[in-house]
Amino acid sequence: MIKQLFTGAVLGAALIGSQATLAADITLKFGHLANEENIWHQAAVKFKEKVEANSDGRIEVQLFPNEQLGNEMDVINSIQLGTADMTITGESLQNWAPKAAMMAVPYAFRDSEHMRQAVEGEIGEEIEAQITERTNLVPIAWFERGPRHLTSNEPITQPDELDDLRLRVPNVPLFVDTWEALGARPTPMAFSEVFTALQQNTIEGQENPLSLIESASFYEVQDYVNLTGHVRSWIYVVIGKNQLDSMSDELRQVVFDAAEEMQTYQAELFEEDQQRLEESLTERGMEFVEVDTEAFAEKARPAVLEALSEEQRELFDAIQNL
Ligand code: 2Q2
Repeated sequence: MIKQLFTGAVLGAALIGSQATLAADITLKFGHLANEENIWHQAAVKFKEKVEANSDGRIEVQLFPNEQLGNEMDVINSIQLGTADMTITGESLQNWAPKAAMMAVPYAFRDSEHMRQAVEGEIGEEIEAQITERTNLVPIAWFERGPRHLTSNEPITQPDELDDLRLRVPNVPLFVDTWEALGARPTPMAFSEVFTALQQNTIEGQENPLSLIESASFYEVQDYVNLTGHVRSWIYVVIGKNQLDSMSDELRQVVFDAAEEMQTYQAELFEEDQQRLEESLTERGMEFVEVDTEAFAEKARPAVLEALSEEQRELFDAIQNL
């Protein structure tokens, strides 16, 4: 230990003034779409602290909130190319790995516990394996998300009232099919473009969990949160497989351990956050609207089943039977 400190000091002194001063061996660039106050970011900060402390600074984690590294699809591509290393992503992965659609099937999960059983059991394993096989990304933690609700500038309580509403959805084919069947006009769009599109009235609504509605200040351009709760989902923190494979066993373990702590920390924050969000958005001027969720579910269900491929349908049935 003393010898190491001494070597470090000599090396440090020798390198003063040069950029290489005690640089980390590995830098992990971690980009995501939420803002700094969002619990995803707070969890990412925890990961950074743990990794840097437990690797004695050999791994540095650089965080890029607010799509600073690019939108979700761009960051996935960058990780595959090796110019970024980590992100937070979910059902958009169905564009590569069809099983990832199960992470956010409309009306699939009864409650949080039902979802947890799926994620932490064989179903989760199957989804993760296909994600890694098809995208070369490795899920290292999962976060529960709040239910997705529809925001708009008119209250909407019945599918009939959607009346061709121009609605932004993420790059998720299953969401496009579902909202078309419900009677809206869905358009896939990157998250970072949604605020301006709402402001300019290119789109009239969007759907997301309350945390991202707050994170992206949608309350400034949307008046109503229609409590559709149409999707319960989880999301993964992923890292590039090549990046992980290039690490020593010891450093890889540091990453896995920190990911576990991040996951536990996020779960704690999540509970508190869910309590806080409705009040916060109300204070910021949004009105919460009770909707006929049964009517939405009934109209969506045939479209969802129709959209599922055979491989997806098998997993969907397995989820329903949990
Ligand atoms: O609406 C969004 O863009 C976000 O909630 C997420 O990015 C979305 O759930 C998926 O793209 C996640 O893969």
